[in-house]
Amino acid sequence: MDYAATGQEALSRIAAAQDLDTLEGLRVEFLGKQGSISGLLKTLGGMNPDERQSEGPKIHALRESVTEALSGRKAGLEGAALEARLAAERIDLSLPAPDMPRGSVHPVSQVMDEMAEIFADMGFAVATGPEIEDDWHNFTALNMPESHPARAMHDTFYFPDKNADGREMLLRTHTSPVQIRTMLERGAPLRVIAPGRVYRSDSDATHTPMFHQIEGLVIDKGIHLGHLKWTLETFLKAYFEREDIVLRLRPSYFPFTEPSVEVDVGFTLVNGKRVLGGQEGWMELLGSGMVNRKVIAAGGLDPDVWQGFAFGVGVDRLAMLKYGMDDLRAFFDGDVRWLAHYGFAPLDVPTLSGGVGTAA
Ligand code: 2NL
Repeated sequence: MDYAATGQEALSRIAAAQDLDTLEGLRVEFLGKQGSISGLLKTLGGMNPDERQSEGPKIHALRESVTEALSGRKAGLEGAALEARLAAERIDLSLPAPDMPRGSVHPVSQVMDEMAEIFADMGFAVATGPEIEDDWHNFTALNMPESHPARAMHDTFYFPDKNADGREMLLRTHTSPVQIRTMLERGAPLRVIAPGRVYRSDSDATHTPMFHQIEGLVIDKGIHLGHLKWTLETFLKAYFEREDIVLRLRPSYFPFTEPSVEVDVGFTLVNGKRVLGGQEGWMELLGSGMVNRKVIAAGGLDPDVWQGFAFGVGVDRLAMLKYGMDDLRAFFDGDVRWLAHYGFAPLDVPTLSGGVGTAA
């Protein structure tokens, strides 16, 4: 019998196989247990010695050539696959490094993180709350009843519709309502700061309709003005990274504190520019005071048992003072050149131990 045609067909199909799976299929088809060439080998057992003498070598030669063709083709396909991978995964080390991420942390975010870090070291937790408030949490609870003149002073953005409880809705004018909510939810003693956006219908060179505020609130037994002054002094020294920060407290008025104190910080003139520290002159920095008894009661606490102090400070102004920006409006323009200049590296996490406010 002539096996040339069988061999030719097998060899050409092996040569045409384009991948390793197809090739393995062919190996099983020809040489597997049920394979066609294995079948031919089995016929040897049924032949007489003469037939076997003549057919045996031809069948073995057929198996040999198919086996060889399979392993040759296999090596070829594996080599091609490796070449393709090497070409695809090649790294050209002479190319410039990929771009660094371009985003940066806005100075306002950076300053709020720095402040949270400093106050955390003094045992303050961060509290947050809604920017859309009702007039009770924003005003009434803070000793500003309806018709109180201070309400008009706040230039409030009101919503046209009242909420389900019939309360007037507004954009919060300060973060104080967050502290009212915190008192009602967590009770006393309490040490929290409330950072966030606040809104007032006011717009000129030094006012934007949205700005950032951080308020602080401490409620405990036997709290007095000395605690307030120490806390603010410790905070400002850490924030401005100077030991020579001097505070001056002046009597003032806020409906939610009694007594109320305006806090000035001393500055020194260096080449005609104001630098915080020393006491050549004074600039107004923040407002504060002992929490009004009515406000403690509105927070669900007994003012004969619990006392507290509170303060409020503009974050945008603190950022300008520390990092030397002079135009508040640029904060909210979103100009990428300004952000590239004043922004902070995304992974520059502010810590006290590492020194706060290491500019990017
Ligand atoms: C400022 C100063 C201030 C407060 C905010 C406050 C909050 C509660 C109770 C009492 Cl819950 N007070 N906050 C106190 C004093 C001053 O802000 O210049 N605001 C425009």
